[in-house]
Amino acid sequence: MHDFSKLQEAVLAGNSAAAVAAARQALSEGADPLDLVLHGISPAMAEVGRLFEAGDYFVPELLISARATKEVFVLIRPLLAKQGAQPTGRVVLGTVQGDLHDIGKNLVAALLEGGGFEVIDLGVSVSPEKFIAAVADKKAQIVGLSALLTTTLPAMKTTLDAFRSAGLRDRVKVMIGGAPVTQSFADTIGADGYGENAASAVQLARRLVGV
Ligand code: B1M
Repeated sequence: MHDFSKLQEAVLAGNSAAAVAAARQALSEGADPLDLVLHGISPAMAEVGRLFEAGDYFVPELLISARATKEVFVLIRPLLAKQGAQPTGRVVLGTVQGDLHDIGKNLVAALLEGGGFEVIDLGVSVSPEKFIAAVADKKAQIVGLSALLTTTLPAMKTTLDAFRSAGLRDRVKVMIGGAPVTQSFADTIGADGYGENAASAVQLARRLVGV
């Protein structure tokens, strides 16, 4: 396994240039782009979250660390996409209405692309109408909803209900995830599956499309 400590330090320091340089170096030394996400960026962002909760990091630190991961994703997304052999399916993904958290969702998007899925990422605070329009327009097999706030969990149900009202619920699988989400919540609102983390989201998506 490659040593991703330089990349992790750069993400923790919120140093975008150093993070991109460390990622480039790791790739030139033969590191797998997927490992870079799973064992470089992911644990670094988990540590950023821990430091925030411990009161050692504040919002500005969070934002510059998030920016550093985004810069690295610009570099590795095309590489991850190339790794996926045949397109496995099409996923419309977004953070639900009222919720601006996107770091976890971006990890899920990157790994889905690495798993061969085409991802239409609608961004953050996505309304039910926007999810519905994208699924209908792109003929996606899966819609993925992310939420990080307990206050935006109800928006997942609202979105699912909107799919039902639009007569589209049977035509799309719904997977949900995010820190406050649980399997039992997924069962309660009638989602097709819950991904605990980005890697399990990919396994779930593969199962949902029958791979
Ligand atoms: Co926010 N925030 N935040 N925040 N923030 C949390 C979530 C919080 C737990 C912090 C705390 O108070 N302890 C808390 C929520 C409390 C609650 O609801 N019970 C909170 C709060 C309160 C808020 C604000 C309300 C603060 C305020 O303004 N007063 C505000 C809300 C803004 C809004 O959304 N409307 C806010 C704002 C922000 C920032 C903008 C500063 C920033 C977000 C930056 C960004 O995303 N671009 C931020 C951050 C960074 C956090 C913490 C520190 C870290 C979240 C994160 O990125 N984790 C978070 C505390 C924490 O989690 N320790 C916190 C790393 C990421 C890799 O993990 O997102 O869980 P995660 O994703 C995982 C899995 O959950 C899963 O896979 C990912 C990878 O393994 N997953 C899926 C995620 N989506 C999935 C979808 C799937 C499947 C799996 O299928 C579709």
